[in-house]
Amino acid sequence: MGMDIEIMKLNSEMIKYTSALKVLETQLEIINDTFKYTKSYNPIEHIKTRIKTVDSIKKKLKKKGYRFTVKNIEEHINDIVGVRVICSFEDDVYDLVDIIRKSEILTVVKEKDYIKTPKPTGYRSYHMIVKVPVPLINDNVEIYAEIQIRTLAMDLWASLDHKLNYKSDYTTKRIANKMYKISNELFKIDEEMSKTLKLENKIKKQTKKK
Ligand code: 0O2
Repeated sequence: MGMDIEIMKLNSEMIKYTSALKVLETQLEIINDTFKYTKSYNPIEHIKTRIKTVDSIKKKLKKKGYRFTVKNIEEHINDIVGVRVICSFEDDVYDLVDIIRKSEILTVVKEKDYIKTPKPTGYRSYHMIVKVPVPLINDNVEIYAEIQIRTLAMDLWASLDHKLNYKSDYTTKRIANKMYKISNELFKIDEEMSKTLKLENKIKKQTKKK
């Protein structure tokens, strides 16, 4: 019964989260339009958005040891609004992080660099928690959102990992190790790609000078 009331309360709060997602998406589109002109290619491959499901919110609260209440959601879950930005090269990820840090609209409150320090699973990504200002009709609120930024290769791994083993441990250590190795192989490819891009740009510059 108590949980039903909390679900009803959450439904009426949802407008804040769906609106926050709209504000965040627009900001990222503006950043993308600007970002395009600083590089010779479009550094953002694509952007995916999601609002966390009630089931997923319940699970996360339980894992953290909190009851399912709107108050606990507001205090302890900061990724109901989620955006994933897939970049072409590793440098693009860090350039984008810098642009977001300088935003006058979004305020960065937390950053986790799982590229420099991957998770023990092999997961690589750059995570930012940002505060998004949301102008509602009769109220101005601030909503937390998570931005995950990673390369195509990092996303390839994360997507397949998610499908192979949705949020549970792999059946055997051997499979977990294999996934970890695959992640490292993909990272080597990312590095090779970056080196190739730099070399290509360098040669292009030299031939232009002549
Ligand atoms: P979903 O399905 O994306 O909603 P916090 O309390 O915020 O510090 P949290 O939320 O665990 O701790 O933060 P973290 O570890 O920075 O980010 C969690 C998110 O990163 C997950 O969200 C996944 O999207 C992603 N992630 C982390 N580790 C892995 C991994 O090993 N494999 C894959 N595929 N994704 C991973 P959710 O909420 O768990 O899930």
